[in-house]
Amino acid sequence: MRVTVIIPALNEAGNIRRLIGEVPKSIMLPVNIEAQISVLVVDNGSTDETAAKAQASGAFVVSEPRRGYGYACAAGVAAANKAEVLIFMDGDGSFDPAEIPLLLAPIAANQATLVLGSRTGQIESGAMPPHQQFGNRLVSGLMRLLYRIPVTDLAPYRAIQRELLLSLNMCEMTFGWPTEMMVKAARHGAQIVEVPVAYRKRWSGQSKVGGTLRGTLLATYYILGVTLRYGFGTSPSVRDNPKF
Ligand SMILES: Nc1nc2c(ncn2[C@@H]2O[C@H](COP(=O)(O)OP(=O)(O)OP(=O)(O)O)[C@@H](O)[C@H]2O)c(=O)[nH]1
Ligand SMILES: [Mg+2]
Repeated sequence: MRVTVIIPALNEAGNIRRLIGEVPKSIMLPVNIEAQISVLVVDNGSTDETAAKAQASGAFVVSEPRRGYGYACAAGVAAANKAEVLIFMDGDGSFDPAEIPLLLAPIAANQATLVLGSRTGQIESGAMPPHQQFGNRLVSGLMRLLYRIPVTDLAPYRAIQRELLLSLNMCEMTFGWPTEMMVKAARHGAQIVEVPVAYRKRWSGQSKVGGTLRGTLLATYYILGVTLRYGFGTSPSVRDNPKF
């Protein structure tokens, strides 16, 4: 199984080297399938050494100057055209690459095409502020209700079959991207499985979402908007916001 770990990164120079170093190059999954893993860092207009450090650590690096988590992820999907399975992982060290096998096992066993890493494992104290916990609970509750999917978290750390992702015609190019993937996969009838993952505080550098008021408000607006809009069946067009 060819797997690419896509890391969208905006000014993560203090974390990227260590994080890439922790990603295993190949692993044996329980069903005797070998996963060969490569790392692709999408540099989202960083003003620090993120790209150079990622390259020096052996990752493939692409640049997406349009600012936005969704733009960065979408550029990664386009570039990872040899992969069968894509894993998305934040670039700040908050997710543990040692848990990659947990995300891949259900896909290898043909039990899932989208595996969501729910932050219900070992949570480092202070890693998830109360407002983020509340928002996650609220939106995943809405998703259970509107889409009938068994989810408990928005799960930025996740694995998906590339073919499924391409068929979803992703439109949200900022904070709404991960939510759009979940609700469209649900509508598509994809097999969605959740596994518990750990969550740590970012190793260093500045928060872009949960740790800032602006990031939190914007994320809430987009995430709730996507959950409700797709839930009530309105058809989307490409949504971006040049400021983010
Ligand atoms: N929000 C945002 N994140 C981006 C962008 N481009 C890349 N990223 C990456 O998306 C990941 C998540 O952002 P974080 O700043 O860690 O958000 P968070 O986890 O809510 O905040 P922390 O509590 O500081 O970890 C990181 O790897 C960022 O570097 C972008 O344009 N906007
Ligand atoms: Mg983070």
